[in-house]
Amino acid sequence: MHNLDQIVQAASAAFAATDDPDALEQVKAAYLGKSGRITELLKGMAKLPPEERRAAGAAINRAKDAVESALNLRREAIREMALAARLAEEALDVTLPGRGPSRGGLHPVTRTLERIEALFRSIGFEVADGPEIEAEFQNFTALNTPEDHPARSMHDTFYLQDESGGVAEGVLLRTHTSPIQVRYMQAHVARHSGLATMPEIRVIAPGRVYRVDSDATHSPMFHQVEGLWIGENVSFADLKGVIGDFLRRFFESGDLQVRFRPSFFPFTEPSAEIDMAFMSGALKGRWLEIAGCGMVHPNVLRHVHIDPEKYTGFAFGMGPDRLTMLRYGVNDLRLFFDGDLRFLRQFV
Ligand code: 2NM
Repeated sequence: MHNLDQIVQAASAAFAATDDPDALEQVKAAYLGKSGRITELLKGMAKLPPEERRAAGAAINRAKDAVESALNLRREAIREMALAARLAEEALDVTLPGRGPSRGGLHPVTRTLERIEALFRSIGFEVADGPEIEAEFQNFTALNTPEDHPARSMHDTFYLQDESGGVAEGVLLRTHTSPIQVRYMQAHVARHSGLATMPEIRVIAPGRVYRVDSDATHSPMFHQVEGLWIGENVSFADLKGVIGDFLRRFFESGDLQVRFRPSFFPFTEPSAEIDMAFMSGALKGRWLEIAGCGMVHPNVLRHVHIDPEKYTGFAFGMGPDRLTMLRYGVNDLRLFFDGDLRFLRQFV
């Protein structure tokens, strides 16, 4: 009996000392296998005198049951340990927020352009588009720019290369969005060629433009919005009304003064610079150059086959980059085009 208790104790201790299933099966074999200690005891019963066999068999079977139940307990414990280890290893923090789709936003200059477009649409203007690679005729000649005008020089204008690396004849990056309006006028005239009276043209032309120029206040690529209104009695007074109303609506301020200073552009006569000043706020009383404008030059109308004796019109051009700087209080133009998200995110 004493011997059986020791065997059960030893088996339990050996089970407890293992922590993986294979080792546990090895230990099991040492007690319950073909030549395990319990198995050997059962085999040994044959040699016992018949009167001792019954009691010995019962005792050995109790010991065998005890070893088996110790084995099963240890098996279960090892399975639970393995499960716990695996759960710890594969743990997911289901409370972490998901990555989700990141949210994009419009560039501040795009927001300004959309705002300008919406304001002009509301007073009956169309929004026109055109190529950034332009022909010299639409960009300069039709706009009454003399052949020897410095704006046409390679110092000021980006010309395209031909296949052999030379300057492509008459092809350039547009230096303003006026060529959009030249193309618009050409198409408008063609569409209404049979009519005694041509319908009015009211159009704005927003877009990127390019000039050889780069410093804190000039980027080689910048934006322009030009406007054009042509009809039978369109006057400088109409120009002043449209521009004044636009600026007050754009800056959401009735507290704003506008003045026109004489100037010169080849494509308008007379021409003027438009200045603006806030009557209150941080910029109070400071005059800011905001746009150029004028009555469309008769030569421009002739180039697109509009009769300057019958029709007149005004045009203007402004810089939405500068308007964006003013509206949001930004002091360096280059910030808009560096693509630094720490800056751009502030406008979303
Ligand atoms: C400006 C200033 C003055 C202008 C002229 C034209 C066109 F195509 F009708 F001739 N479009 N825009 C114009 C006039 C642009 O920008 C400072």
